Amino acid sequence: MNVDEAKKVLRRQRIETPSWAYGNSGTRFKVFAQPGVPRTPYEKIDDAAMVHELTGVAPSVALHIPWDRVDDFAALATYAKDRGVAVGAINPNVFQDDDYKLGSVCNPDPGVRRKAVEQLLECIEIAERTGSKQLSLWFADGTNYAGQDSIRDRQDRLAEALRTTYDAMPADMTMLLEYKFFEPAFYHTDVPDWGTSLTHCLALGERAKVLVDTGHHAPGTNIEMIVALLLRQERLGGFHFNSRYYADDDLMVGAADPFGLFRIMHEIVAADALEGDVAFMLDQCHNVEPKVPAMLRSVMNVQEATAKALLVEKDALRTAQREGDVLGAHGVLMDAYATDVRPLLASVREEMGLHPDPIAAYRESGYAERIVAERVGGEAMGWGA
Ligand code: PSV
Ligand code: MN
Repeated sequence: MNVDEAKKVLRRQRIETPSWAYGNSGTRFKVFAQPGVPRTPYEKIDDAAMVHELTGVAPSVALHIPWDRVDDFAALATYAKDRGVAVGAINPNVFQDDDYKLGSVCNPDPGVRRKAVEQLLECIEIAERTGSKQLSLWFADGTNYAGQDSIRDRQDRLAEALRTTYDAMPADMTMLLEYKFFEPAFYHTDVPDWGTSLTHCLALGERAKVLVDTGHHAPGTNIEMIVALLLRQERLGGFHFNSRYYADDDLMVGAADPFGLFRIMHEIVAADALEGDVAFMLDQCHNVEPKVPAMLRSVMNVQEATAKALLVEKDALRTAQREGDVLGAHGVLMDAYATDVRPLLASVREEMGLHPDPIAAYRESGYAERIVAERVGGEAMGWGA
């Protein structure tokens, strides 16, 4: 694609930020509180709106329920709209109640399963009230010891809960089913991989799709292969972007493995899926770095990987591939990856009426100082709160 066409596409790019990334977070060892952190879901929306204001490509924010519970969700959606952003995917949290010690929708106790399904159904209502079109499901379900529960029965329970939920969704809503190979369970996880997720999605219907969280695979997994396969099946629902060195580190996307992110975006661009139904969302925790600039950096990293993927010379690549020119084909890809796209993105931003450097614009805006001064009293929101 030539530079002008690439710039047009980049202007239209959409990346969703997660409400929970603006709150305090940490590891199981310690949560380090930061000053200026939101105390309400409304303040999280303010931060998300700031990220959109400076980048122009982050117009929606995902909610996590009950972390983002408010009395009036329609009012929250209006508040967001007034600040230029929309409510994105609704993520039900069915992993933090004591009842869920042995799982949620796969729990051996039918009463607990019913409670979990009720929470999922409530999130459909919340989605309807906020104008969200995506119900994004992740289950912490699994077991720690061989024989602890029946793997097969748990699959049946999962299928039943998903069916009830899917059937309750309005016709314009999509269900995203996220997988994760381990954690918090260590022996088996009920939705450990894309195959398990896809199997359930295929049984449910067209509006059930797989969500790929880039931190949820064993080290060395070829994630772009999974992306290509799911795109071929028209079942790639979206991403939770983040990066990792070891397990589910939830670091800024593109920080640990920018080349991996480029390879994923190359499959997206090659399949013409950048502007379709795939939801490009971030799922990160900023434990030691300031949160709003971390989100800016993350959005910019996705933009850079996308710009490089758009610059791949498609025809030259195809020709080299067809001719069996191994090094030629690889070279076409690497030429695009090696391009410094920062000037191109700076000019895209200027054309959009934005500061060419969102991080510098943030520094100049005084927003960081303002939220520290204003957000005093009350309780900072955090992971698990
Ligand atoms: C689980 O690790 C996950 O990736 C899910 O998407 C959760 O909703 C999110 O992290 C926040 O805990
Ligand atoms: Mn995730």
